[in-house]
Amino acid sequence: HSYRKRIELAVDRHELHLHYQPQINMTTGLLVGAEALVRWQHPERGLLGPNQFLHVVEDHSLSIKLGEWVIENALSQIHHWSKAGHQIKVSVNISALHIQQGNFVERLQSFLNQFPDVAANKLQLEITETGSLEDLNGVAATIGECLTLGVGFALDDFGTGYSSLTYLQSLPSQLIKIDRSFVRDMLDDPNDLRMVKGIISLARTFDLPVIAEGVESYAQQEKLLELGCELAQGFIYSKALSANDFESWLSTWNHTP
Ligand code: G
Ligand code: G
Ligand code: NA
Ligand code: MN
Repeated sequence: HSYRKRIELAVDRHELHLHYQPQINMTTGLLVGAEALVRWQHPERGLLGPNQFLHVVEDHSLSIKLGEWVIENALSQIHHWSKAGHQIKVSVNISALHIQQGNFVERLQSFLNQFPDVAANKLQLEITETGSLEDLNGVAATIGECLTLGVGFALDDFGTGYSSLTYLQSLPSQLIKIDRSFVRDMLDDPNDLRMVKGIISLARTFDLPVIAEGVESYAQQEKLLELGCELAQGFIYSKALSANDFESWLSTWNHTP
C-alpha cells in the first residue's frame, strides 16, 4: 500500500507532530492533564488530522511503529515541560494491535528508561474499542503491569462500542472517558442525557473518576458538574494545540472555573 509507505516515510521525515488538548477539573479550574493527538504536517496537503490517515495503519504493524513514536514523543514533551516547571500528565491513544504485542510492557519500560527524570505516572494510556481485543485476560495482565510501572490507563470513547461493559469489567482502568457523541446533545436528547448519567453512575460504582469529552458550552459544563462529573476536555477550554501553543494557552489560563 503506497499511502501506508508514505505514512511510514512521514514518521522518518518528522512530518508527524503531537498536539495537546487540555483536560480541566471544572470545580477547581485546574489543568489535570493533556491528551496527545497526532497530526501530520503534509508538505503538499497541509495539516492532516488522524482520521485522514490513521485508518490506513490500523490493524497493521505500522500502527505499532506509530504508537511507539507517540509514546516516545509524549515522554520527551513531558520531560521538556517538566524542565520548564510544568508538571503535566499526558494521555496517549494506543491501538488494540499495539497493546496486544507480547513485548508491549518491555518496550514501554525501555522508553521510560530513556527519560529517567519523567515519573511514569505522568503518562496515561487510552484505549478505544475501535480495534478488537482478542485476549482480554492477556490485555488485562499487560495493563496490570503498566499500572505497576506507574503508568495510568483510561477507557476511551466509553459507551460507543459493543464491549464497553466487558472492558470495564475486565480491564483494570483508572479513568472512564464519556464519548463526545453523548455530551454533544445531552441537553436536548433525553437518551443522550440518560447515557451520560448512566456512565457517571457506573463510574461511581467502580470508584473511578470520569471525564467528559467534547464539552463546548457552559450549559454542558454546569450540567456535568450537577451530575457529578468533575473532569472535562473540549473546545470550551481549547482545541488540541501544538506544544508551543499549549504553553501559551497555559500561561493565560486563569485557573478559575
Ligand atoms: O484529533 P482528532 O479529534 O481528530 O482525533 C480523532 C481520533 O483519532 C481520536 O478519537 C483519537 O482517539 C484518535 N487518535 C488521535 N491521535 C491518535 C494516536 O496517536 N494514536 C491512535 N491510535 N489514535 C489517535
Ligand atoms: O480520542 P478521541 O477520538 O476522543 O479524540 C478526541 C477528538 O475529539 C479529537 O479529534 C478532537 O479534535 C475532538 N474534539 C475535542 N474536543 C472537542 C469538542 O469540544 N467538540 C468537538 N466537536 N470535537 C472535539
Ligand atoms: Na482518545
Ligand atoms: Mn475519545
